[in-house]
Amino acid sequence: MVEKVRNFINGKWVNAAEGRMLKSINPADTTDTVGIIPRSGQKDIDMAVTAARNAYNKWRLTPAPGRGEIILKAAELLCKRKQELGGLVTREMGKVLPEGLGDVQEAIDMAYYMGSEGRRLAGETVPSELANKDCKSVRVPIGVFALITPWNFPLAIPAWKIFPALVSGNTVVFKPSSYTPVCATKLVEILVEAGIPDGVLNLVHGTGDGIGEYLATHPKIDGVSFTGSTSVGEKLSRICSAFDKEISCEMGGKNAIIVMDDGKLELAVEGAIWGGFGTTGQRCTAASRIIVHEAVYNKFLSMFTKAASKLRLGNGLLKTTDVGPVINDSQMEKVLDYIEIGKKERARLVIGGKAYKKGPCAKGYFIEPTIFAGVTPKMRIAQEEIFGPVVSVMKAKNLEDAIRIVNDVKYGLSSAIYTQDVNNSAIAERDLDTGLVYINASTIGAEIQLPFGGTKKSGLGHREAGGKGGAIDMFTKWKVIYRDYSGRLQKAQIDK
Ligand code: UN1
Repeated sequence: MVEKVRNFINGKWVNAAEGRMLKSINPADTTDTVGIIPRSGQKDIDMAVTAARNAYNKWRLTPAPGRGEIILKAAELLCKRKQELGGLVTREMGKVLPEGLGDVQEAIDMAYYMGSEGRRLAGETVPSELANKDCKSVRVPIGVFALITPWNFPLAIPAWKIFPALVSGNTVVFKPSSYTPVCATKLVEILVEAGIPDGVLNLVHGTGDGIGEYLATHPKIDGVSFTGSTSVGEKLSRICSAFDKEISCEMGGKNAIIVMDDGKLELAVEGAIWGGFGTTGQRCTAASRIIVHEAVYNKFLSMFTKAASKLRLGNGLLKTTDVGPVINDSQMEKVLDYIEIGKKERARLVIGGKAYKKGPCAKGYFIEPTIFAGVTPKMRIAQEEIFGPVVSVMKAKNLEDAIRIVNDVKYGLSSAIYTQDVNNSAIAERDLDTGLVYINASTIGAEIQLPFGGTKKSGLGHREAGGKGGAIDMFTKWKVIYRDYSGRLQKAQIDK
């Protein structure tokens, strides 16, 4: 079935002003068109931003528990439709069905968490130094937000942004990736069914090149939250800062797993397979480097290679599939280019390395799970984000050496260590310079109740998700209120 999706502006489903269209294609089978979407232009963005602006004041004044209840209702609707939506994520994005369902689950978890924030959003009340005077701080919304999301978590990442933005009292213009527009549209449909008032949430489809920058820099947009590549994030943040807009970006990663000589190798292999090839390596948290203590390097490499050789490529809807396709032809080209770069850099290609075109896979964007061994820290395949099923295995002399290698990249999103030694784990926890650190678990699978984000070029501005320092900080600012009910002039600092 081909879904014909539209923009959603000021409470109405509408076509783009200029009527141009784009197609969303199943990456596992390019003969399967998932959706036809409007290729919006500047006029559509203008209308959406105006609608969000006009709806802002009323939404800001809607009690936060009421805003939260709409999101909690959306959580229930997502639960009811989990199977259908999980299948759609797989069909439109390519990840295997259990992961497609996981994507929906992450959105559900975020909806329950952020919906409940409507009854928290706490500030602080502190004593005044003067009599008959109140001092408190409250969280207030920022205004109209542009939310720009990628294709690798077609429901979860939009949920990470839309729910906290709305519960905090902001209104939204949402521009999802043009590779997963149908999933994004379903999420908006659900929020509409849950009762979002007209104009509070607006959806505009189109390409990043076409409208992304125009939206982010629009004079009536107050804040921007972006997830995607470091190059786009840095560019947006430069422009937005010049326009005095709030901006937070979740960007690339070059995440690493350290395998120590005292680590459980079977567990480390499972973690490397899951982190390296889960979601076909297309997570910003993917483990693209495995740094192995020299004493267990050969053993680990042969176990890892054996496990990778068993992975079955195919359509993610089939139970027999372990690894799905990459998202599109340009991503396929980029990943294959990196494989060539790795070969030229004289890394040893141990397994994989080619496009995979057997049987029905000929119709999709499949790349064999690929392992390079003998990778050294300065090689480009050890430094740059590939975002595909390519893992570099590297050797380290000891823990200190391994940590140095992990930290010696421009990114700092996620890292992991496999060790049974409590001291090694404590040192790693302290010295790994990444936003997320995993001990005896892979680099992927962050939970929504804690902040998500990275150091260095992995993140700019506020972190995402829940917990202290999470997305509520991104979508609110602090206001401090002093109320004097003494009925006379009191002078702070002077009269106390
Ligand atoms: C991403 O790849 O952009 O921690 C997000 C994880 C997921 C989120 C990944 N919960 O792997």
